[in-house]
Amino acid sequence: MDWALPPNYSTFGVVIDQLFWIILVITGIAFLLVEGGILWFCLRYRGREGARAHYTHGSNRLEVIWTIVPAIIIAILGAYSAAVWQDIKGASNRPEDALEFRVVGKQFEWNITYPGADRDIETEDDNFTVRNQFHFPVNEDITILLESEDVIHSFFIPELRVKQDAVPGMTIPVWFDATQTGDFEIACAELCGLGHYYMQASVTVHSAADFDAWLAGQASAQ
Ligand SMILES: [Cu+2]
Repeated sequence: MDWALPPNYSTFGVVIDQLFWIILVITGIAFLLVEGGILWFCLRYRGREGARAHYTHGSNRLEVIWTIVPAIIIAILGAYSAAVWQDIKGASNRPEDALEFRVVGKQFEWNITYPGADRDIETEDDNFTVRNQFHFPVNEDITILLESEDVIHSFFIPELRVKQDAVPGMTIPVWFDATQTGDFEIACAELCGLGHYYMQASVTVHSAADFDAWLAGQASAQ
């Protein structure tokens, strides 16, 4: 449904989108019932010539029902989304041999440090740092170590269904796995100052061979 959500190019995007639609449909039905009820009562019991108002306490049974039913629905949604959250954000489920990058937000840009041959960051062979350009290969687990130099920013790639705050003083690991090559965008999703609106970086998802070629080209140009 491209008119409603950006296309999903993430391995875990399907389940996130499912949750989104389930919650939207349930809250949509509740919205229509409540607003429709208000409208109906407004019309049905509007002031009329000669009509007498009468006092009513309401219905205990109805109140119990409309408290318990939403409570059950919310508990089920909570349990379901907690499991999804654990899959995506849980430390124990993070892929171990992922290709690692460091992404540092600052007012108002993203700096991306690329790994060397050992695929890990914070080692001696770290390659180089590039401003506002994030390149990585398709169909491979990617981990970024997310940091901020100044204020809270938010790392957001809508097509990969990834959104995580970058918090000063913290290094937050985030992983994802893109299922398609293409050009996307990191948009800062946290109002972080006057230049927030132009805090964006290009994202290029390459085939494995293209990524190796790009990396080699960049490394030799540094
Ligand atoms: Cu920002």
